[in-house]
Amino acid sequence: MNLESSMTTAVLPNVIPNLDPALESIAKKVHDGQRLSLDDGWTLYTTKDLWTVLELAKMIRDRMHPGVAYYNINRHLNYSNVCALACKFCEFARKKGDQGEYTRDLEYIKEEGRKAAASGATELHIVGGLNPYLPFEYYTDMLRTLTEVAPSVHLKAFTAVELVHLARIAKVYKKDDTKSGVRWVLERLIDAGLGSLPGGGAEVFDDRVHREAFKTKIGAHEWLDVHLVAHELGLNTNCTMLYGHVDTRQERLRHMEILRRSQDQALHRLGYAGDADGYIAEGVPESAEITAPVITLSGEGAVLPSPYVQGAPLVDSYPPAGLGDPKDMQVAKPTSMAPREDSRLGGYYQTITPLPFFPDGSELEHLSGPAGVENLRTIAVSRLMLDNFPHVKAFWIMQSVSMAEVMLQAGADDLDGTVVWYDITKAVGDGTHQETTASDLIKAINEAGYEAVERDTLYRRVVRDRNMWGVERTQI
Ligand code: V47
Repeated sequence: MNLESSMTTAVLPNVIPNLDPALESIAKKVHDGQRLSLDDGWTLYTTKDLWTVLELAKMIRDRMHPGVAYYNINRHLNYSNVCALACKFCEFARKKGDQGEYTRDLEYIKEEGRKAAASGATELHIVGGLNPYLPFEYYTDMLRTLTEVAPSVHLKAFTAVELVHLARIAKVYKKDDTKSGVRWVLERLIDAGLGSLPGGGAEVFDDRVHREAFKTKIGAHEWLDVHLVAHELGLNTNCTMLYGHVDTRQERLRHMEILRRSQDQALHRLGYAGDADGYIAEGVPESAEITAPVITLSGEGAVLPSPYVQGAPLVDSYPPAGLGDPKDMQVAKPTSMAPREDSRLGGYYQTITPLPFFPDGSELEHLSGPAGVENLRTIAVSRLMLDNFPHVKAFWIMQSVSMAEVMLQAGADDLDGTVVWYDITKAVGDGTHQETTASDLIKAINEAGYEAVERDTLYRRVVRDRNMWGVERTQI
């Protein structure tokens, strides 16, 4: 008997008892590229039929990025761990005078820039604590210095809460008008070399969670205001969701809902048309003033927003001046970027990165934090709910490379990155050297069944002039 042909849908429910009929209407919506409701999200989060949830997320991910998964070559730079806040989930922050407290000077930063350029990195991801002792000029000097020593490296820097802090130290912050101060700050940072914003510090947009876990940090509406201003200025930004501490799944779903409404607004500004019919966003703070129609990108044939191309290509000379002869270097020159045909200006969220909470060393150490299945499901639910986000990132530092690889089969399309040095969370003890190689990322992507595409921060394809990693592509 041909087993395969006998496996009709009529047989499957008997053979696989966990197939959940409640997912049928959701599957239809997903197939048709329609927006899912918060109730749908709840069903996805609670059904025993995990594999169908993963399969639906994979369907969308494959529709948006057929055959490929992305990785990037980057380095992280944490300029200071001195922080005025005391968020309960954070094991990174120190007070001045505490053991292990640091603030990097410009010489250190210059050296990090040189190392990033020499290693062939296309991105520096720069974040730090809210250091009350640094003047505003420290930040512009930092960006200018890096632009000088590493002109080929994109500077993705400063989370929303850092930018509000910068507005405060520059004395341009107004309590009843976050946007104007942040605009002032961003204009100056862009002038000094800022290329985009990372997505950190969003945590979970909910008043209760905010009160219980990070009450001195900015809340949802200020975080959203900062990203809105960045989008208006043509910057692309990312966003995150730090989950698995005092939050509930309902609160995570509302967080996703708020982000996707904020993205509706960004895409609408970029000229996307949408559907406003009777859709009421649940849980979106009124102060966010989100009035855009619903815009989905998960349907068949939807056009994803394109990375912007501002004048010069990302890498116009390699290596940057003063770094010696390229033949002595370990890396190959990125020879071309291939911007997609449509070069709209930037100004939208590129990616959501769900971040599982790491309890060790934090004030919430008594909590266990989420593990594999919850993390896998959260990636899939994020892909399905955030129908207007081009990318879902699996950050291996917090997921492990092996789990991140599995996540490529469950909604994620992007592995970030080579990282090298990371101080916010540590997988083991207090080790800040946390590095993976491009060849490990490529191997993980190939093993998951995808072609590995090196991207820059704006998701443009990076092409190098030889196979710098010496990796043979594995055919699956
Ligand atoms: O903002 C803090 C979170 C974030 C813990 O935008 C914690 O491309 C887990 O934002 N356990 C930093 N998470 C990381 C981040 C990020 C990472 C990769 C890519 C991008 C991007 C952004 O980590 C913080 C905070 O939300 N965090 N403490 C903890 N104990």
